[in-house]
Amino acid sequence: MPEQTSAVVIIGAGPAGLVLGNLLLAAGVGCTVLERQSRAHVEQRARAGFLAANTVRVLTEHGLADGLLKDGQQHDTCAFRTASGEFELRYGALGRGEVHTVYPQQHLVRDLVAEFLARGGDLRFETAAVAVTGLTGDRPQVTVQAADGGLHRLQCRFVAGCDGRHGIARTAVPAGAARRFRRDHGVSWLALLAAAPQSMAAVAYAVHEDGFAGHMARTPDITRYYLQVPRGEDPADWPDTRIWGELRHRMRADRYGPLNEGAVLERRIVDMASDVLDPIQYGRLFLVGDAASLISPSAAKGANLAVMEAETLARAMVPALRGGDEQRLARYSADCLPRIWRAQEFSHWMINLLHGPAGTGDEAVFLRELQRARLESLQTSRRHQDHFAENYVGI
Ligand code: RFL
Repeated sequence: MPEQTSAVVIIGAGPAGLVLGNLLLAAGVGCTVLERQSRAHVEQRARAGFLAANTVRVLTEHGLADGLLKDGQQHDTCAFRTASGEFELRYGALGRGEVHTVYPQQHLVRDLVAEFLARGGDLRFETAAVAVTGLTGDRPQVTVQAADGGLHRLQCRFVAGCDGRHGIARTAVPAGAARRFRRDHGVSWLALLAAAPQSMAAVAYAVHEDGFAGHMARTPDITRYYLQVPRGEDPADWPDTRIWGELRHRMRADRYGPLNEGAVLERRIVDMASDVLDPIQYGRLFLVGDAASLISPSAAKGANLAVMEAETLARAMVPALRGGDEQRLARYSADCLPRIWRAQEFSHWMINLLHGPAGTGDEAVFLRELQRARLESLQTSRRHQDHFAENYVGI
């Protein structure tokens, strides 16, 4: 099998892999990014949109934020609609006074790809990593399958597993070398993209006895909506008319104003789940982003964690590759996990804020009363609002 070398092999060209690759190149470290999908596919894959202030700071500091600073929209308010009314939180004026920048993930990926190639980077689309070996030795190897089906081997000093929730990198960590913490939150969302401008200036969370509904801006012409649905639901059972009827009902459009409706461009089921590996490194393999920890989209943290971890790893890899100083690399996992768990905690709290169980049994009513008390505290306590704001927009 033909063999090549690269200082760092990065598996995956999502936000994690592309930020890491750009930072390494800027520091003069050679790396190869492998991406099993085509360039068009990754540049059109709609997912996240809400970038935290810290994420924007990191991207700006490294010259990766031109697009989002030009076209991103600043958001500083979210609204909660419940049976007893609506309240808004201007989180930009609470907590640390930070705001979100709304910029679709696929646009960020497009910008990061362009920058990586402009910096002379080696980015191979339609090229999949199929095996990662030799991680406890000096020269790990990644077996690569190119678009034509041909196999070759890449030898390197370090491997960065940035291959997302279903990637192979984390499977290279032997059982017993890391603990895996999984939680299924038992809630599913139908995630929708609608060809329609946003219906209100704020993010809106509707807590409804028939299930949660959410509204989030993306671009001037596209809006993301979420509808809580039973586990195992088939998106094909949700034609546009049913979706808009249910969104109007749960967002209480008759009380708070109509929704801007348009064709539904994408509908997919997202099961709310958490999955954290500890540690997120093994030998010469380092996991970043969704490969390290999966987080439910309830608090919009996944892409933000990916960027922050990529920066931490780049800062650790550069001294290791330049002068052999591996101290920072040794504590990569310990440096990242507190932030991961804090995001998991907030995301878990958001799930409990937004979803109450159905039914009239004691347990269901008890949990719904807790949910109501949580919302009331958020509506009325300035201290609670400051804490919420700090965590909602912080990373
Ligand atoms: P990605 O983006 O999944 O990228 C991994 C890449 O690896 C490639 N790959 C391979 N390449 C080569 N060889 C292999 N063997 C490979 N296996 C996989 C894949 O093709 C892919 O290109 O992971 P990364 O970089 O860690 O980034 C994570 C984020 O994508 C994710 O956390 C967010 O999208 C989560 N998320 C949100 N995060 C936010 O911060 N704010 C949000 O508002 C937000 N909204 C969302 C979301 C995720 C959603 N879904 C679809 C789960 C909304 C939704 C609906």
